[in-house]
Amino acid sequence: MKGYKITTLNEYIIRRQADYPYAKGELTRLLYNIGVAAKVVTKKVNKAGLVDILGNIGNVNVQGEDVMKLDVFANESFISSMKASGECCGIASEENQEIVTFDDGLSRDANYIMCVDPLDGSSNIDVNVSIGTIFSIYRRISPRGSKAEAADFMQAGNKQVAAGYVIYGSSTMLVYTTGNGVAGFTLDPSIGEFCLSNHNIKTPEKGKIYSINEGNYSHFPEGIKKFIKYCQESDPDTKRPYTSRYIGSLVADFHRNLLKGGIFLYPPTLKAPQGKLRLIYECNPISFISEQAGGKSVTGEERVLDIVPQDLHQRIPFYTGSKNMVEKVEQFLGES
Ligand code: P6P
Repeated sequence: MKGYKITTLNEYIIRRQADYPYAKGELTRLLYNIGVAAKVVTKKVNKAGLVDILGNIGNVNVQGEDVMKLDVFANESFISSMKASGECCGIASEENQEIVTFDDGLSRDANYIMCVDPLDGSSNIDVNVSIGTIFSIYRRISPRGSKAEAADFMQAGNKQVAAGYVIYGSSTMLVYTTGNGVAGFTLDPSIGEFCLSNHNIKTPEKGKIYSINEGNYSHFPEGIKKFIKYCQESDPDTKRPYTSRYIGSLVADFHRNLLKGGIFLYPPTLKAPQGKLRLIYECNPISFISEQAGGKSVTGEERVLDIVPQDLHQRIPFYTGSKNMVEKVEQFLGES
């Protein structure tokens, strides 16, 4: 009887390691530990409503344990799994104002750093909407054997070695790229393994879904207002009007558009004049994946992956997804 043939995340990473003759298993171990942390977070996310970890820090739960907010838990999980890998010398996290450096000998000699949003969209947890972890991996530029330095985290997105996200939804999926295409893995809880479910994700060039918080319409740049109207006009040739879909959770909105085609837009708004989304641990990893899947990612002025960060938590306007839709946004912004 034929066995259930699966390709686990670990088998896939090792098999693809052959793509990198210089790879000595370091990135493999790093990606493996990201998978472990994702499983740990999945367990907590799936029980969030039950073990009162939705509360704020400082409460004590029925077991007398300090209540830890889910995003703090996720942050601790990814930081400790990266430290345990021995392949990461430091982390920039959405949850930490400054970089976190690992001072033990093994980590100081490590070759990689990670930028991570450990639980993006965490305000959606209480209403059971999908949330996600977003991560970027870079080779350090500071000398091995020393502590990670701020400059290690100020590299342009085009220097990423790997990037990915975990979406905690109806199932938990891990989607990542190392620059040779995009692969998706679905967690099979019955065996505790991420199993290959999307071998080579390509996003449709002609998308028909637009994702934007139209509540900010009155403050959008003119070009964005024109694009929204363009999406809503009837035109059978270009299959318009397009469909509006907005979950309010970046990973969930991006993942749907990646698979079905579409564009995610977060323009400058009154509350966020530079845009809301953060460059180094949201826009760069998502852009690496988007481009690897045949999509495009821009700020309206430039390609996201070419930006040299000025600040750890820098925000940018963000337009990413199907190439034809992103180029239409650029056209309208250029005209305005
Ligand atoms: P708004 C979640 O808070 C988040 O950072 C992203 O996941 C999401 O795309 C965006 O903010 C939603 O922002 O202003 O539309 O609620």
